[in-house]
Amino acid sequence: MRVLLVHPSPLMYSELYLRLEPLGLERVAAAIRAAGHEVRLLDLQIFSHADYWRELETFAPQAVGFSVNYLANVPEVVDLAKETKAKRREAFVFVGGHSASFVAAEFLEHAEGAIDCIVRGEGEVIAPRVLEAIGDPKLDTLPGVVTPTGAGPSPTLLDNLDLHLPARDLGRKRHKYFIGVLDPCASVEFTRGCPWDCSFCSAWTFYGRSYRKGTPEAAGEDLARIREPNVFIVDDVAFIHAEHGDAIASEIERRRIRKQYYLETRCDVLIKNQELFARWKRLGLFYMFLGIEALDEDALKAHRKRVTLNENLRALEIARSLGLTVAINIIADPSWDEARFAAVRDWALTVPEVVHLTVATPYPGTELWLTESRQLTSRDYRLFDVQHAVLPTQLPLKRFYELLVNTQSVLNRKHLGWGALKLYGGAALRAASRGQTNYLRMLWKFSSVYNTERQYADHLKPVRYEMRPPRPLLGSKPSKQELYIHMPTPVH
Ligand code: B12
Ligand code: SF4
Repeated sequence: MRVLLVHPSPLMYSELYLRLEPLGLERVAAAIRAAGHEVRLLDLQIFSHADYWRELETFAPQAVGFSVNYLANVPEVVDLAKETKAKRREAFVFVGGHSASFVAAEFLEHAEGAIDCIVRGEGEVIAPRVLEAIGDPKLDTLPGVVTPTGAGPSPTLLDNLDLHLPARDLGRKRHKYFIGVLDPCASVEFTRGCPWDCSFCSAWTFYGRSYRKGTPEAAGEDLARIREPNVFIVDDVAFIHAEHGDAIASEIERRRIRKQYYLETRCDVLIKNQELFARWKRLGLFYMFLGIEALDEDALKAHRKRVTLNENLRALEIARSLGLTVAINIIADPSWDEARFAAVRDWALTVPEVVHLTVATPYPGTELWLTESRQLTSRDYRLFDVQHAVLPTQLPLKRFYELLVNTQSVLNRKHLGWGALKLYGGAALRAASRGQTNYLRMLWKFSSVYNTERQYADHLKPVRYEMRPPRPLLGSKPSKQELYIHMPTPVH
């Protein structure tokens, strides 16, 4: 069967700071290809809708699969599915991915028959079975599958992460993938899931709070296949278990692989595994993202981060002493006033790290979605991208965006524009001499992507697809069925 797999367009964040390969879709592609199908992959972060329609005509796929990891992409994919069915009625349309899993039933409703099924949870095992079951009324009895007529049992976890290494060869224009000065950049996955349970995050609810590791040999094998000199490690929290990180490091040394790496981790993990991170620094670790989230203990508790402010500050010192480029994130609450923005800006200007602000957003899949007591001001999927405020702002909305954008812009002076060239000009020019200009081009783009008018105007757009409101909990605790995609398995 001819199968076309599609990743939707970029959101604000990826219009500017980075653009990365759709790793999940590449893994699903590998599994589908191993089952004997002819697979193509189109990434709309790089290609246009016109390219998609052309591909639909020339490749004439019998099945089209969309990946929806981001809620903000739901309307785009609903519209693409509707038009796909209008143009090729015989094509089977299916959708998978992180966010699609949490809003499966309403997604199907919006599509009004244009989507044949949503595949909840991990796609590697189930996607080939879905293709096999096209036309069979038993399709909706498969684990994780939801159709307009029914839903199968909860999805099952892949028990061996080493299987289905990403089909990177299906990517086109791979030179477009980058993160900051790591240009071009590929992605890898060493582990999957997260054992913590922060209230604003859906990584743990998706994977049933499980944490699985691929073998160091498979990690080495996958890295050895990568042509790009830079690698983004997509793990939610990198190197939770030091021995696993050490074993991968040994494998890299044994294979004499030399790359530069970006990873994301927690402050307490960095503190606990300092030696390991120092070893990775020697291996090429260049850029690290630390989820700081808040500058006061109360907010850290509300996010259920399970770290203290002191630990966060200590981790920053450790990262500095290792000589790493560090980015951190602070969650801006819609209740912030002028003084709060000023305090965060003043603090951020005293630290050398790259500081990003995201807006506190309760989205389906997070515990916050079920427990937040404030009323949503919008249920437009497109605004659920942690760059827009969907809860009532204490300041007038426009003023909130003004402060958000201005604060971010002041903080960005360190690492965008001329400030960045001072730091990374050499590397940027070397990349440009090889034809890689993603980084150079992003340096002066900030105000065309992030600006008060644009963000405010996004609220005024007519809403065609509205998210279902959360069910009021009325004091009860969310049930497992409400919280999780993959059900947690009891620990023996
Ligand atoms: C790496 C990553 C990124 C990368 C981009 C990766 C990419 N090109 O897609 C970067 C850093 C750019 C990024 C940015 C953002 N991210 Co992000 N990201 C992740 C992260 C940590 C891992 C994703 C990953 O690669 N996993 C590994 C692969 C193998 O898994 P996967 O993609 O989920 O795919 C599997 C299944 O979902 C399924 N599947 C996927 N697609 C399909 C398709 C079909 C047809 C089928 C059958 C199955 C299927 O099968 C796959 C294999 O099992 C997730 C957290 C997480 N654990 O999922 C957050 C996450 C997806 N990101 C999130 C957010 C909020 C963002 C931003 C909006 C944040 C921001 N600061 O602005 C931006 C927006 C980016 C954009 N689209 O433009 C949220 C999503 C929230 C939501 N519900 O919308 C998540 C869940 C993190 C969180 N803490 O809650 N992100
Ligand atoms: S924010 Fe990080 S540590 Fe917290 S649950 Fe999500 S992935 Fe885990």
